[in-house]
Amino acid sequence: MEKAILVGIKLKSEKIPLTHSLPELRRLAESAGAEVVGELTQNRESPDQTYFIGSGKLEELKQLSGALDADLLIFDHEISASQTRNLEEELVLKVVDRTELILDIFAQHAKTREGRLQVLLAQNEFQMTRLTGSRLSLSRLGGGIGTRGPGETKLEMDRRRIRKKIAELKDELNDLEKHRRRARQNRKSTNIKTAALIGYTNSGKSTLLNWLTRAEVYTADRLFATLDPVTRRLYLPEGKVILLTDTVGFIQKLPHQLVEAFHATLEESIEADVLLHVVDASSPFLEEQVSAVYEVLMELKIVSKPILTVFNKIDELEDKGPLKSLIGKYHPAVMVSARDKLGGEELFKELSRLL
Ligand SMILES: Nc1nc2c(ncn2[C@@H]2O[C@H](COP(=O)(O)OP(=O)(O)OP(=O)(O)O)[C@@H](O)[C@H]2O)c(=O)[nH]1
Ligand SMILES: [Mg+2]
Repeated sequence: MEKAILVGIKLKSEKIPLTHSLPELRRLAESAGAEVVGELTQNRESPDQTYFIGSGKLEELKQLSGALDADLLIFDHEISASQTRNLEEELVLKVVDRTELILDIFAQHAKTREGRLQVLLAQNEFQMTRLTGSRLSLSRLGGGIGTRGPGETKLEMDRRRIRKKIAELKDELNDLEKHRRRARQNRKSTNIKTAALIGYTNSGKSTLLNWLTRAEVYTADRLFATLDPVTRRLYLPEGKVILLTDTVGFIQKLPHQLVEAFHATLEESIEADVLLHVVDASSPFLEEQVSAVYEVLMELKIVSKPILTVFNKIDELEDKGPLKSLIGKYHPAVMVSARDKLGGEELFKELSRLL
């Protein structure tokens, strides 16, 4: 197991506190299969050009990683290609950022062909931004001696190779998307209504699908357990049948390469008649997670769809008082425990009403 040190830098301009983003980074690291052996935090005005962190912190990091025998540094921030390279050279360690970490989890969890292609696409798009990064630092030197020759040529070659790969992946994905679209049209022509489960990762979407439809999809206490969409029939109490889709979860600072690459998958939600927004009511960061979900919905341009907010994991709450006031704010909203199968009646009632 790789031993990782987390590095959290809070820049002055940022809203999200380290007390939220760092524990989440830890969960991400663990979901990727790493063991977190240390943490280092700093408040900064703005990032350092060369290392992102300052020279004092760099020294501290060098000692810490030696003492803890770490293999990997994980930055909570997106850091540039040249900063990554400089840090790796200085610390003799692999350095990744939050985006790369999330891409790695996706790569590990993608099961279907479409899922794997989408991840590959996102990884190649990411790679491409990295190449542009090193190009920029070269051109900043003003061209001339040291910027021509094999280095530059190799860069051009790499760029061409990746661009070709991206085009191939997009072609393949397009074919699969056509298939998906046809399946969706068939469903539409039968007049069966559809609902999609959306929400922050680990909020309990798959557990809810299993409860409501007796599906047996994989659920786990890890981030991004689900990547590939699954659709099941849901029988409403009055005998009506609808289709319910479970899909990939969202997270704060979701890499936009992923949103783009997973467009076909996310289209299942975009095209649904109703969204069930599953919220982990036991999370101390409930409101932050809700806003992160709304940000992604905005990016996907699907905010105008009817949304039923489903506050899940109420079995974890000792006091439901604070939640009751949120129910008013997010109306229509219901409270359930997918694990203990509580709150189903109210959920079905609100869902039928929205449909
Ligand atoms: N206490 C409690 N735990 C729950 C409840 N629902 C789900 N969980 C747990 O929360 C964890 C995540 O559940 P999942 O259903 O995998 O969550 P998800 O939203 O599908 O997560 P991703 O697919 O990873 O985005 C699992 O460990 C579940 O057992 C609930 O009502 N109460
Ligand atoms: Mg899931």
